[in-house]
This record gives sequence, structure tokens and C-alpha cells, in this order.
Amino acid sequence: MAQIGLVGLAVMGANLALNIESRGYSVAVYNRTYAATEKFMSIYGEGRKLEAAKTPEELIAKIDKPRTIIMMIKAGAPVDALIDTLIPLLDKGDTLIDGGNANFHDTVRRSKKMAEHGLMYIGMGVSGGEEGALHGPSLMPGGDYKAWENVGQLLMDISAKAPNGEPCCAYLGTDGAGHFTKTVHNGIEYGDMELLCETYQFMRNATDMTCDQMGDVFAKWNEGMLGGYLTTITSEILKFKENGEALVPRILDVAGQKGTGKWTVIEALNVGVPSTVVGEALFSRFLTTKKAERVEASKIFDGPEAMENVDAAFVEKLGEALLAAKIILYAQGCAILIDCTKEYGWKMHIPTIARLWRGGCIIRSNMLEDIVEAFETNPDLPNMMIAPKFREILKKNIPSLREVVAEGAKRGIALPAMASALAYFDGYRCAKLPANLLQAQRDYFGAHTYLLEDDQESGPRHTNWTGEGGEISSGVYNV
Ligand code: NBP
Repeated sequence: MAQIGLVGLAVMGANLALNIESRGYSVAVYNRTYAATEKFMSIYGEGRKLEAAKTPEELIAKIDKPRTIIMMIKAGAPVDALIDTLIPLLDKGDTLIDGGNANFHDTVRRSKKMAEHGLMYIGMGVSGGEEGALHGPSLMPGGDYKAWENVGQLLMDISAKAPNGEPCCAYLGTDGAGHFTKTVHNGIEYGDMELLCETYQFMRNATDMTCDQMGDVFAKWNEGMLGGYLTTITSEILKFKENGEALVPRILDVAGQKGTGKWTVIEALNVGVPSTVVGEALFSRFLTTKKAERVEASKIFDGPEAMENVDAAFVEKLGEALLAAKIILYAQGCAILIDCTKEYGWKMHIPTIARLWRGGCIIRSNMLEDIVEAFETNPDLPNMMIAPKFREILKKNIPSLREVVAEGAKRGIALPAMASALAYFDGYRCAKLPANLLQAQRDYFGAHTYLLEDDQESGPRHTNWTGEGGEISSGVYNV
């Protein structure tokens, strides 16, 4: 008998099964297409505590009760189909864990369905790709707390470990809290990658740096607060050569996306959080797909224009600009987590989330320790940008972000995520935004009413701006 079951032996499931087994647990594995199971067992089965099942019934019969089964299959309809297959075979108290990239709304729905059958459900974000699945991913579980009590130790055992040895896994809340956290993780990942790409784009358009030189600069930045997995791989990718030539300039500039960035932006829109950097990162990916149109437009319009005499001091400023934009991105990411916590009733705790992102996952970086400290020192921090450490960095680095964004605008180099980070910063630190005029405009054409800043107690008022409109005002509500 096995201590746990796992369904899905594609790249993630196979590696996760090996990871679980390597920590001393016995695993029963099943894959819809049996040939994949046979292949997996022929390569890895010998001498390991792995048992193969040909059918779902056989899988269920091979697992100790109460059973826990991890599903690592394609997200979406396949998960619903698999749950429908397994529900009649399971006993009360058994648990299904979905480790795929589920939309958290689906996880909420599936949790309810499982509960109706006396079964437990965990939606678990898994980050770290193939390598992470094998050696230790960052795990973001949410769902039935009783199920977490049963399987939490195993999940912590197989998870990545932070530099101080702590497991990168923690219970995050009920039903969709884990998958929601993974969604925001991926949204931040979109933003992080876009900021690194814009920095590269600035280097290649405005300077005469070679890929090797760029790689060296990212490697140097990697030693400081910008250090992290994505900075590391950016440096390594830039320095990678095929037949003696840098490979990256030859790669087609059309990017894919699988939905999690879009879900992050949709949630931010739903709760009214300005998640501008992730939004621009997503829109930038959309723009990449218009390759043929971009090539045509590049023949019509001039640009970009290089800078003259870019010295080491300016490259330094580029790093400062990148760090400022990255802080703003994470401030927006934390705001999504905090505000959706209110929206969905989850008690998510930023230090817990930042801690479990320190190892295994794609956005692991040096900055996460500072985020933990910021929100632990002040649990009611309204915005990460104003935490003592981050505010000092922003005060120092924002002038560089301004300079880089201005140079980009002047020279026709698109830096949408950097520019939107700066605009968000400038809006956030502005005591008086032009929404006074906006409210007046809304009242002028739609009688939407406005408040007087120096007399808010007197409530909403409507002005007959033209002398021709009526005195009746519209209802006051926000959607
Ligand atoms: P895929 O997302 O490529 O899915 C392939 C697996 O799904 C195969 O085992 C396949 O079985 C199974 N499957 C399908 Br398709 N339809 C099924 C159904 N109706 N019933 C049962 N099984 C079904 O695999 P992956 O790349 O290993 O990813 C697994 C999950 O982990 C996904 O949700 C993915 O988004 C997530 N994830 C992936 C990564 C990554 O880096 N790849 C990272 C983090 C999370 P078959 O062999 O019979 O076709």
C-alpha cells in the first residue's frame, strides 16, 4: 500500500512523484494513458517505493486510508472530468489535491462539490517548473484545514527550503486561497520578467553593449537586492552561445502566455487595485504577437535612436531604475493579495506568502526577506512602498527611473512597465490628483454628484453647470 496517490505523469507529475518518493514516502501513480505509466515505471520504478495503477479503481485500492491523491494534470475541463471519475470511488474523509494551475474560481467551486460528498479538497499552487517539482517546489496550498493537518508534513517535506532552511510551504486559507496566491505569484512573475526585458531592450537599443557585457551587468546586479532566480537566468541567457554566437538575439520576439497573468489583472480590476505593471506586462505580451504588423510599422515610423557615450554611471542608473520599478511591482502585487483577502474572506498574511516564495519558485529573490520584514514590522502597512527600507530606496532610485523612462520616451524605446510603475508612484505620492475635475465632468454630463474637499460632511452635491440642466442627481455608487 502507498501513503499517497498521484495522477498525471507528464513532466510535473512525474517529477513530483519522484520528489515525494525521495523523501521516504511510498507513492501510487496513475496516468490516463497507461503507456506513460509504463514508461515512467520502466525508467524509475526499480528499487523505489512506487506502485503503478492501470485504472482509477486500482489507484484507489493501492492507497492507505484516509486517502490523499495529488492531481497533476492539464488545468481546466480535465480536472473536472477526473474529479467526477474519482468521487464515486473515494470514501468520506479522503482528499484530492489539485497541483495544477487552476483558476481559483474553479477551485472554490470544486471544493464545494467535494464537500457535498463528504470529501476534502486542497487547491495547491506549485511553482518552480520541472526542476522545482523534482528537487523542491514552492507550494501554496489552500483548502480544508483538516486535510492540511493530514498531509501538511508531507507537503513541507517535499517543498523547497528557504536559505535559512524553512520549508517554502504553508497553509494559506480556505478553498481557492492557494491557487489565488499562485495566480498573483504568476502575475508578479509577468511583471518581473517584463521589467528585465525592458532593461535589456534599453541596453540593446540605446547602447552598444554586447550580450556578454549585458550578461555581466545583470550578474553584478544579481549580487545585490535585485538578486534572484529571474536575474540569474537573464544573465545566463544573455551569455549563452551557440556556435560561438549569442543565441538570444536570434530568438523570435513573439511571446506566449497561459492565462495566469490575465487572471491576476482581472482580479485586480474586480477589486479595484491599480495593478498597472502586471497589466502592462500582459499587454506587452499581446503586442509581441503582432509581429508582421510591427515589422511593417517599423518601416513607416523612425526610431529607436541610440544614446551617445553611455558610461558605467548610466548603466548603474539603469539598475537603480529596475530596482525602483521592481519595488513598485511588488507593492502592487501585495495590494492585490491584501485587497482580495478582504473580498474573498481569506486571512492571507503577506509575510507567510513572501516567506514561501523565498525558495523553489520562479520569483524567488533577495527582496522577499525585506518584504517579510516590512509587513512583520507593520502588519497594517497600507502600501509596501512606504515601509522604511523601501521608501529610502525609492527616494534614492526614483530619479534614475525618471531618467531612464524619459530617455526611453525621447529615443522611442518602449518601456511600458517601467513607465507605468513611475506613473503609479507619482500618482500614489500625490496629495491632489485631478479627480476634482473628473468629478466635476461626471457631474456636468451625468449629474453624478461630487463632494467638497473642505466640507465633506455636507454630503454629495450636484451643480447645474449650464443653467439648463435639472436639479435631480444620479445615485452615488461605485461598480
Ligand atoms: P500538462 O499540463 O501537459 O498535462 C498533461 C497531463 O494531463 C497528462 O498526464 C495527461 O494524461 C493528463 N490529462 C489530460 Br491532458 N486530460 C486528462 C483527463 N481528462 N483525465 C486525466 N488526465 C488527463 O502537464 P504538465 O506540464 O506536467 O503540468 C501539469 C499541471 O501543472 C498543469 O496544470 C500545469 O499548468 C501545472 N504546472 C506546470 C508547470 C510547468 O512548468 N510545466 C509549472 C507549474 C504548474 P495523458 O498522458 O493521458 O494525456
